[in-house]
Amino acid sequence: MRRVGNVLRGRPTVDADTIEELEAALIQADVSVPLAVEMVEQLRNTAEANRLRTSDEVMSALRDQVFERLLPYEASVEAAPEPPTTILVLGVNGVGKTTSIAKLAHYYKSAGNKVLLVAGDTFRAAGIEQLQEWGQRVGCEVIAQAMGADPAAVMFDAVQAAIARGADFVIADTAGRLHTKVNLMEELRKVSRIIERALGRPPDERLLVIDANTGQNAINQAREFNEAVGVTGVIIAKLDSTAKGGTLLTLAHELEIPIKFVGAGEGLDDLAPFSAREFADGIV
Ligand SMILES: Nc1nc2c(ncn2[C@@H]2O[C@H](COP(=O)(O)OP(=O)(O)OP(=O)(O)O)[C@@H](O)[C@H]2O)c(=O)[nH]1
Ligand SMILES: [Mg+2]
Repeated sequence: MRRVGNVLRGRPTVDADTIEELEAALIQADVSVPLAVEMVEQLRNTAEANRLRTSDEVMSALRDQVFERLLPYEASVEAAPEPPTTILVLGVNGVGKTTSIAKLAHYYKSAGNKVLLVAGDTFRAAGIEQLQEWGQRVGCEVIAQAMGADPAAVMFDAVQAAIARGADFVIADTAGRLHTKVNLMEELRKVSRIIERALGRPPDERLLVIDANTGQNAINQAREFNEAVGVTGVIIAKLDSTAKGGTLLTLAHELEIPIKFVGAGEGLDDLAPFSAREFADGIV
């Protein structure tokens, strides 16, 4: 949403035209049209009520608004009452699932937890190897089977191994899948059921990875994955590679799904719990 800030920059005072331009900039940054209209309306009201004139004042009002809209959806992954906390990571192809899992593993391991990874993407040999390489770099065990194995069977074994080894966190990869493919979404439900059978409860977190570059389609993805397994939170990946990021506001606004982590880079340290304050401040 950096370009939204650019609309105001370099203008000493703000008039009605500027506010119109802000609306266009919000839409360009992937904020949905109805939400952009609502945001600008609110901004106009705040500006009038408080006699805001300078672009700094309007910018700060916009920042406050973004913060207030996102704050209710700022959340993190809490440890389950009984270990292992089990995290199933989902999403369409190439959004950044496997990389996010490596970063999550590093994040929890650095906090002193024993983390176990599960190579649940059995669709591609490279998918399994990729997770194994990350496991080595992070320094945590990866439970894997051969390519083509039933992902549900891999998950079942992994949860049992995690219980036996006293792991604190189990983070499971899944194959990228189009949210419109009914049989693949059914497979996810099966994976979730199998984890429930092994663990006595469904996976504690079903985290959906959304590529920050995805526009309105992110809403459809979130709807379908939510319907299949009940998404408990979102990881926004690749926020470093876009000047947009308004998807995040639309997701929170339309689906009321918590945003748990933000990924901004390909390195292990490039993941942080979502902060509404930081995101809002980043607009300028
Ligand atoms: N710049 C940037 N690149 C990222 C980020 N996260 C992932 N990537 C890159 O995005 C590409 C895809 O990442 P993966 O983690 O393999 O994505 P995936 O969802 O597991 O992909 P599939 O398993 O094929 O569905 C890789 O080149 C990653 O390095 C991020 O936060 N920022
Ligand atoms: Mg992957």
